[in-house]
Amino acid sequence: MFTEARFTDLVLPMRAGGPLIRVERGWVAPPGPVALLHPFDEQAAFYRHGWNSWSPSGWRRLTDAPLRIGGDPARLLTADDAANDTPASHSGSAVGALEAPDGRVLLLGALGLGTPRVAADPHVLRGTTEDVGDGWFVAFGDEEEVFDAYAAQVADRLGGRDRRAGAVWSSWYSFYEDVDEALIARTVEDLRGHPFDVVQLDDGWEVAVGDWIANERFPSGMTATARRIADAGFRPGLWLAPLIALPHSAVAREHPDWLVQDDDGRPAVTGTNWGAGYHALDTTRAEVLEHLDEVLRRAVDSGFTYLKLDFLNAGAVHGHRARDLPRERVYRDAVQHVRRTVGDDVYLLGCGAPILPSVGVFDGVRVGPDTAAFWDNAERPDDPSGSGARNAIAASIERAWQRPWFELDPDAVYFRRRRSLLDEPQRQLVQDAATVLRFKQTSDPMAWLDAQERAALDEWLAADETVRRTGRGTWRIDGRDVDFGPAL
Ligand code: 9PG
Repeated sequence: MFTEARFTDLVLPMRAGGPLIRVERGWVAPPGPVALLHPFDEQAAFYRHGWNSWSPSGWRRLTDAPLRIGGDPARLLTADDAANDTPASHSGSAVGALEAPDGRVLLLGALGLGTPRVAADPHVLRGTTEDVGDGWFVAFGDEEEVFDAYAAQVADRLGGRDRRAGAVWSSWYSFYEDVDEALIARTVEDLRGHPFDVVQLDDGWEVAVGDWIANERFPSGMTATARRIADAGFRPGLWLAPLIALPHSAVAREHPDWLVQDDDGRPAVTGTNWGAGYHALDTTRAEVLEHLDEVLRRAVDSGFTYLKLDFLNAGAVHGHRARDLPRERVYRDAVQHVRRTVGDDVYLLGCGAPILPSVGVFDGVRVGPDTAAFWDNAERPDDPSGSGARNAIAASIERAWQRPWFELDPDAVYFRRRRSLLDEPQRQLVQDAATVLRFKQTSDPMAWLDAQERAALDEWLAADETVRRTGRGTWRIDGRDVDFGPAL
């Protein structure tokens, strides 16, 4: 039907699935495609939101090239919703917004699943869904207020969680896959007495991606490593990518029927990493859910109560499954199943996770691509999901408004000057992003820090700063103005 979205001094002709309902600070439209005729021109900036943790989010003028992952299609498949990529137009996942000439913002945001997309051109702001959606929220006004109002509408429907992880040490951004039992034991000993809450072992402990049992570098088993972490006074954390499997893993070789299929009926390549294409488990199959139970129970029974579940986008990837259900529904059912399996007390950090369908299930979600001890990924200039401090800050800061949904993990901070190419202003900006998002994490082993760096790290972990947003990309931390502009 044709209707109007009425705001104090703006009336927008609108097409919607039915009449609009007035809610706090905006309107709700029922499920179905929506289109708003807007009066702003092509100079207007569009807020594009990325589908999963690693996908780019941010503001671009409609006259600029769309914010997306260009270049390598394998990168697009891994780090965004490749099935809905629009190289020639501005579009994103779940929510989009346009900036009026006076700085106010018109926001259109989906209120649930259905793989919703929001696209903009110089005349129309449009919302569509791949499957039946859950309706839309429309608001016009102060940027912070409309984003907050949208976040509140979604949290009302999907739930928000309010567990805090506290300060996290993770093995990834120092040792990468080069971890073993003795190295972790030494590193944990060195962390004793420093104000960390969680020590999380990342990728490198497993036999294969898909086979979640300790490899030969952890001969005493994962229970022993969890105990070492706990004995040193920290909560044991573990990385797993339970929804994917590399082709050489036992699970992929023994159960090819458990994998999401491509159009030719072969196991689909649903992303690329570790130098290979990986497959996605079909969680519409009861056997796969049983397998997931076993994997997660084993992790929890070993003593890990903080789980970083990675490459979760595979759970909602486009492809053929035993049951033909909407893919974001499939994903949400799977992660809700995981939540029931591990119980309420385990902290679940989602990574590579489709953002909207994760609300109400995860305690924390990574909200940007991987950071690195360098600023830019100069070798892939058209890939805003490429690893590097700049891309990680940009995507994360542009999602700061999602705090009512879960804790926002902007990725690790570096205190080390050794083995880092970040200059001091860059290093400080990484730290400030983590302060603003209130998720403090590092991978620096104490052995890599000098006395001054250790003291600075301890002080930061213990601090409880007063943080206030002062504008787009600008914040005040304990009275100090911080401008994330250089990263955006
Ligand atoms: C372990 C790592 C770390 C890291 C995760 C994830 O888009 N990509 O191709 C892509 C690949 C790997 C990746 C992120 C994105 O890293 O984010 O923190 O846990 O896995 O292998």
